[in-house]
Amino acid sequence: MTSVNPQHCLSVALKLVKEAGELVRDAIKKKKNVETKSSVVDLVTESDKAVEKLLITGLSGVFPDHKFIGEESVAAGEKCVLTDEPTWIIDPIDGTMNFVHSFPYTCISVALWVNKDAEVGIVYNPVLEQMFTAVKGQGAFLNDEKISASGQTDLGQALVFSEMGTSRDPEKVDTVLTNLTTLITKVHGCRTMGSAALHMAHVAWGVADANYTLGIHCWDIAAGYLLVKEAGGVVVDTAGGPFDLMRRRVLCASTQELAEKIAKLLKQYQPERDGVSE
Ligand code: LIP
Repeated sequence: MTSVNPQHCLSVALKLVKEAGELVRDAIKKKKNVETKSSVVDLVTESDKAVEKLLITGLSGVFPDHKFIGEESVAAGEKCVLTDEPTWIIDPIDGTMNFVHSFPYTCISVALWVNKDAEVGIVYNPVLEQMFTAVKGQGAFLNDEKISASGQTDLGQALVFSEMGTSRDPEKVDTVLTNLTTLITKVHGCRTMGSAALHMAHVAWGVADANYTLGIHCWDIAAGYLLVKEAGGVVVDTAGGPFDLMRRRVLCASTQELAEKIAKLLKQYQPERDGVSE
Protein backbone atom coordinates (compact mmCIF):
# COMPACT_ATOMS: atom_id res chain seq x y z
CA MET A 1 0.00 0.00 0.00
CA THR A 2 1.30 3.43 -0.91
CA SER A 3 1.63 5.78 2.04
CA VAL A 4 2.28 9.48 2.49
CA ASN A 5 3.08 11.78 5.40
CA PRO A 6 -0.29 13.56 5.59
CA GLN A 7 0.89 16.37 7.89
CA HIS A 8 3.72 17.21 5.50
CA CYS A 9 1.32 17.06 2.54
CA LEU A 10 -1.11 19.35 4.39
CA SER A 11 1.54 21.94 5.20
CA VAL A 12 2.92 22.02 1.64
CA ALA A 13 -0.60 22.32 0.20
CA LEU A 14 -1.65 24.98 2.74
CA LYS A 15 1.20 27.27 1.76
CA LEU A 16 0.23 27.01 -1.92
CA VAL A 17 -3.50 27.38 -1.24
CA LYS A 18 -2.85 30.60 0.74
CA GLU A 19 -0.77 31.92 -2.15
CA ALA A 20 -3.55 31.00 -4.59
CA GLY A 21 -6.04 32.65 -2.25
CA GLU A 22 -4.28 35.99 -2.63
CA LEU A 23 -4.70 35.69 -6.38
CA VAL A 24 -8.44 34.96 -6.03
CA ARG A 25 -8.98 37.74 -3.45
CA ASP A 26 -7.37 40.23 -5.79
CA ALA A 27 -9.04 38.98 -8.99
CA ILE A 28 -12.59 38.81 -7.60
CA LYS A 29 -12.76 42.63 -7.51
CA LYS A 30 -11.71 42.97 -11.14
CA LYS A 31 -13.27 42.38 -14.55
CA LYS A 32 -12.94 38.74 -15.63
CA ASN A 33 -12.49 37.07 -19.00
CA VAL A 34 -15.20 34.43 -18.92
CA GLU A 35 -15.39 31.38 -21.17
CA THR A 36 -18.03 28.62 -21.15
CA LYS A 37 -17.47 24.86 -20.99
CA SER A 38 -20.17 22.15 -20.92
CA SER A 39 -23.08 24.65 -20.88
CA VAL A 40 -23.65 28.39 -20.99
CA VAL A 41 -23.57 28.47 -17.18
CA ASP A 42 -20.49 26.26 -16.75
CA LEU A 43 -17.86 28.99 -16.55
CA VAL A 44 -14.10 29.27 -16.46
CA THR A 45 -11.93 32.37 -16.08
CA GLU A 46 -8.23 33.05 -16.40
CA SER A 47 -8.07 32.91 -12.59
CA ASP A 48 -9.37 29.30 -12.48
CA LYS A 49 -6.57 28.35 -14.87
CA ALA A 50 -3.90 30.39 -13.05
CA VAL A 51 -4.79 28.91 -9.64
CA GLU A 52 -4.77 25.36 -10.97
CA LYS A 53 -1.37 25.94 -12.59
CA LEU A 54 0.06 27.43 -9.39
CA LEU A 55 -1.16 24.48 -7.30
CA ILE A 56 -0.11 21.70 -9.68
CA THR A 57 3.30 23.26 -10.35
CA GLY A 58 3.95 23.75 -6.64
CA LEU A 59 2.72 20.32 -5.54
CA SER A 60 4.46 18.38 -8.31
CA GLY A 61 7.71 20.19 -7.46
CA VAL A 62 7.60 18.71 -3.93
CA PHE A 63 5.83 15.44 -4.79
CA PRO A 64 7.06 14.48 -8.28
CA ASP A 65 5.45 11.00 -8.14
CA HIS A 66 1.99 12.19 -7.18
CA LYS A 67 -0.89 12.24 -9.67
CA PHE A 68 -3.40 15.04 -10.30
CA ILE A 69 -7.04 15.46 -11.19
CA GLY A 70 -7.71 19.15 -11.78
CA GLU A 71 -10.99 20.58 -13.04
CA GLU A 72 -9.43 22.80 -15.68
CA SER A 73 -6.82 20.23 -16.75
CA VAL A 74 -9.63 17.72 -17.32
CA ALA A 75 -11.58 20.37 -19.25
CA ALA A 76 -8.45 20.84 -21.39
CA GLY A 77 -8.33 17.10 -22.17
CA GLU A 78 -6.28 15.54 -19.32
CA LYS A 79 -7.45 12.15 -18.04
CA CYS A 80 -9.63 11.97 -14.95
CA VAL A 81 -8.43 8.75 -13.34
CA LEU A 82 -8.38 7.85 -9.67
CA THR A 83 -5.94 5.03 -8.90
CA ASP A 84 -4.39 3.89 -5.60
CA GLU A 85 -1.48 6.29 -6.22
CA PRO A 86 -1.42 9.53 -4.18
CA THR A 87 -3.69 11.83 -6.20
CA TRP A 88 -4.34 15.53 -5.62
CA ILE A 89 -7.90 16.40 -6.62
CA ILE A 90 -8.21 20.11 -7.28
CA ASP A 91 -11.00 22.57 -7.95
CA PRO A 92 -9.08 25.84 -8.36
CA ILE A 93 -12.21 27.97 -7.98
CA ASP A 94 -15.34 26.21 -6.81
CA GLY A 95 -18.24 28.58 -7.30
CA THR A 96 -16.88 30.14 -10.47
CA MET A 97 -20.30 31.68 -11.21
CA ASN A 98 -20.16 33.43 -7.82
CA PHE A 99 -16.57 34.52 -8.49
CA VAL A 100 -17.60 36.00 -11.85
CA HIS A 101 -20.31 38.03 -10.09
CA SER A 102 -17.95 39.03 -7.24
CA PHE A 103 -20.28 37.21 -4.81
CA PRO A 104 -17.91 36.29 -2.00
CA TYR A 105 -18.99 32.65 -1.64
CA THR A 106 -16.28 30.94 -3.60
CA CYS A 107 -13.33 28.76 -2.66
CA ILE A 108 -10.28 26.74 -3.55
CA SER A 109 -10.74 23.01 -2.93
CA VAL A 110 -7.74 20.68 -2.66
CA ALA A 111 -7.78 17.06 -1.53
CA LEU A 112 -5.21 14.30 -1.40
CA TRP A 113 -6.58 10.80 -1.93
CA VAL A 114 -4.40 7.71 -1.45
CA ASN A 115 -5.55 4.11 -2.00
CA LYS A 116 -8.89 5.61 -3.06
CA ASP A 117 -9.45 7.21 0.33
CA ALA A 118 -9.11 10.82 1.47
CA GLU A 119 -6.03 11.70 3.53
CA VAL A 120 -6.07 15.53 3.38
CA GLY A 121 -8.81 18.03 2.62
CA ILE A 122 -8.63 21.82 2.29
CA VAL A 123 -11.47 24.19 1.40
CA TYR A 124 -10.47 27.86 1.51
CA ASN A 125 -12.71 30.87 1.00
CA PRO A 126 -10.05 33.55 0.59
CA VAL A 127 -12.56 36.40 0.42
CA LEU A 128 -14.08 35.66 3.83
CA GLU A 129 -10.78 34.19 5.04
CA GLN A 130 -12.24 30.85 6.07
CA MET A 131 -9.72 28.01 5.93
CA PHE A 132 -11.29 24.57 6.46
CA THR A 133 -8.81 21.73 6.89
CA ALA A 134 -8.85 18.04 7.72
CA VAL A 135 -6.38 15.20 7.93
CA LYS A 136 -7.75 11.66 8.15
CA GLY A 137 -8.21 10.61 11.78
CA GLN A 138 -7.35 14.04 13.17
CA GLY A 139 -10.61 16.00 13.08
CA ALA A 140 -11.78 18.97 11.04
CA PHE A 141 -10.84 22.62 11.62
CA LEU A 142 -11.91 26.11 10.62
CA ASN A 143 -9.05 28.59 10.93
CA ASP A 144 -7.33 26.12 13.30
CA GLU A 145 -10.35 25.73 15.60
CA LYS A 146 -11.94 22.30 15.81
CA ILE A 147 -15.39 22.05 14.20
CA SER A 148 -18.16 19.45 14.49
CA ALA A 149 -21.26 18.55 12.54
CA SER A 150 -24.49 19.69 14.21
CA GLY A 151 -25.79 16.30 15.33
CA GLN A 152 -29.24 17.18 13.95
CA THR A 153 -31.53 14.19 13.35
CA ASP A 154 -34.88 15.97 12.93
CA LEU A 155 -35.69 16.67 9.26
CA GLY A 156 -38.12 19.41 10.26
CA GLN A 157 -35.33 21.27 12.03
CA ALA A 158 -32.68 20.75 9.34
CA LEU A 159 -31.11 23.45 7.19
CA VAL A 160 -30.47 21.63 3.92
CA PHE A 161 -28.15 22.82 1.16
CA SER A 162 -28.23 21.65 -2.45
CA GLU A 163 -27.01 22.83 -5.83
CA MET A 164 -28.78 23.69 -9.07
CA GLY A 165 -25.78 22.47 -11.07
CA THR A 166 -24.58 23.60 -14.47
CA SER A 167 -26.41 21.04 -16.63
CA ARG A 168 -29.41 22.31 -18.59
CA ASP A 169 -30.52 18.80 -19.55
CA PRO A 170 -34.33 18.88 -19.02
CA GLU A 171 -34.36 15.62 -17.03
CA LYS A 172 -31.66 16.96 -14.71
CA VAL A 173 -33.37 20.31 -14.24
CA ASP A 174 -36.67 18.53 -13.52
CA THR A 175 -34.96 16.33 -10.91
CA VAL A 176 -33.45 19.38 -9.16
CA LEU A 177 -36.80 21.17 -9.03
CA THR A 178 -38.76 18.06 -7.98
CA ASN A 179 -36.38 17.51 -5.08
CA LEU A 180 -36.69 21.11 -3.93
CA THR A 181 -40.49 20.88 -4.17
CA THR A 182 -40.45 17.72 -2.06
CA LEU A 183 -38.11 19.05 0.59
CA ILE A 184 -39.27 22.63 0.99
CA THR A 185 -42.30 21.72 3.12
CA LYS A 186 -40.46 19.09 5.14
CA VAL A 187 -37.24 20.81 6.23
CA HIS A 188 -36.53 23.93 8.27
CA GLY A 189 -34.85 25.66 5.32
CA CYS A 190 -33.38 25.00 1.86
CA ARG A 191 -30.32 26.93 0.64
CA THR A 192 -28.37 26.89 -2.60
CA MET A 193 -25.25 29.02 -2.33
CA GLY A 194 -23.28 28.10 -5.47
CA SER A 195 -20.31 26.13 -4.19
CA ALA A 196 -20.61 22.44 -3.44
CA ALA A 197 -17.25 22.42 -1.63
CA LEU A 198 -18.33 25.24 0.70
CA HIS A 199 -21.70 23.56 1.24
CA MET A 200 -19.92 20.49 2.55
CA ALA A 201 -17.56 22.60 4.64
CA HIS A 202 -20.63 24.22 6.22
CA VAL A 203 -22.08 20.82 7.12
CA ALA A 204 -18.73 20.03 8.76
CA TRP A 205 -18.87 23.39 10.56
CA GLY A 206 -22.34 22.54 11.93
CA VAL A 207 -24.05 25.62 10.45
CA ALA A 208 -25.84 23.51 7.82
CA ASP A 209 -27.27 20.07 8.60
CA ALA A 210 -27.14 18.40 5.19
CA ASN A 211 -26.14 18.90 1.59
CA TYR A 212 -27.00 16.86 -1.49
CA THR A 213 -26.12 17.29 -5.15
CA LEU A 214 -26.75 15.17 -8.21
CA GLY A 215 -24.41 15.65 -11.17
CA ILE A 216 -21.48 17.02 -9.21
CA HIS A 217 -17.82 16.31 -10.12
CA CYS A 218 -15.14 14.65 -8.00
CA TRP A 219 -13.11 17.87 -7.70
CA ASP A 220 -16.09 19.71 -6.14
CA ILE A 221 -16.50 17.20 -3.29
CA ALA A 222 -13.17 15.37 -2.73
CA ALA A 223 -12.05 17.72 0.08
CA GLY A 224 -15.53 18.32 1.51
CA TYR A 225 -15.92 14.55 1.92
CA LEU A 226 -13.06 14.43 4.44
CA LEU A 227 -14.16 17.62 6.24
CA VAL A 228 -17.63 16.18 6.88
CA LYS A 229 -16.34 12.76 7.96
CA GLU A 230 -13.73 14.25 10.29
CA ALA A 231 -16.36 16.56 11.79
CA GLY A 232 -18.45 13.52 12.74
CA GLY A 233 -20.92 13.71 9.85
CA VAL A 234 -21.72 11.12 7.20
CA VAL A 235 -21.23 11.09 3.43
CA VAL A 236 -23.29 8.69 1.32
CA ASP A 237 -24.71 8.32 -2.17
CA THR A 238 -27.89 10.35 -2.79
CA ALA A 239 -29.88 7.07 -2.64
CA GLY A 240 -28.34 6.30 0.75
CA GLY A 241 -25.81 3.62 -0.29
CA PRO A 242 -22.02 3.85 -0.07
CA PHE A 243 -20.41 7.02 -1.42
CA ASP A 244 -18.49 6.70 -4.69
CA LEU A 245 -16.36 9.76 -5.47
CA MET A 246 -16.55 9.25 -9.23
CA ARG A 247 -20.31 8.62 -9.39
CA ARG A 248 -21.19 12.33 -9.36
CA ARG A 249 -23.75 12.05 -6.54
CA VAL A 250 -23.32 13.15 -2.95
CA LEU A 251 -25.44 13.41 0.18
CA CYS A 252 -23.78 14.47 3.38
CA ALA A 253 -25.43 15.09 6.71
CA SER A 254 -24.75 15.71 10.35
CA THR A 255 -26.08 12.24 11.22
CA GLN A 256 -26.80 8.90 9.54
CA GLU A 257 -30.44 9.25 10.63
CA LEU A 258 -30.86 12.58 8.83
CA ALA A 259 -29.04 11.28 5.71
CA GLU A 260 -31.43 8.31 5.54
CA LYS A 261 -34.50 10.54 5.89
CA ILE A 262 -33.33 12.77 3.02
CA ALA A 263 -32.18 9.88 0.78
CA LYS A 264 -35.66 8.32 0.99
CA LEU A 265 -37.24 11.53 -0.34
CA LEU A 266 -34.88 12.29 -3.22
CA LYS A 267 -35.69 11.62 -6.85
CA GLN A 268 -32.52 10.13 -8.31
CA TYR A 269 -30.56 11.03 -11.42
CA GLN A 270 -27.45 9.33 -12.79
CA PRO A 271 -25.15 11.37 -15.02
CA GLU A 272 -22.17 9.84 -16.79
CA ARG A 273 -19.45 8.96 -14.25
CA ASP A 274 -16.29 11.02 -13.93
CA GLY A 275 -13.47 9.41 -15.88
CA VAL A 276 -15.90 7.16 -17.73
CA SER A 277 -14.01 7.40 -21.00
CA GLU A 278 -10.74 6.11 -19.44
C1 LIP B 1 -19.61 24.31 -9.65
C2 LIP B 1 -19.95 24.14 -8.19
C3 LIP B 1 -21.41 24.20 -7.95
C4 LIP B 1 -22.13 23.17 -8.75
C5 LIP B 1 -21.79 23.22 -10.20
C6 LIP B 1 -20.31 23.30 -10.47
P1 LIP B 1 -17.21 25.16 -10.46
O1 LIP B 1 -18.21 24.12 -9.73
O2 LIP B 1 -19.44 25.20 -7.47
O3 LIP B 1 -21.64 23.92 -6.60
O4 LIP B 1 -23.51 23.35 -8.61
O5 LIP B 1 -22.34 22.09 -10.83
O6 LIP B 1 -19.72 22.04 -10.34
O7 LIP B 1 -17.44 24.96 -11.92
O8 LIP B 1 -17.59 26.53 -10.01
O9 LIP B 1 -15.89 24.71 -10.00
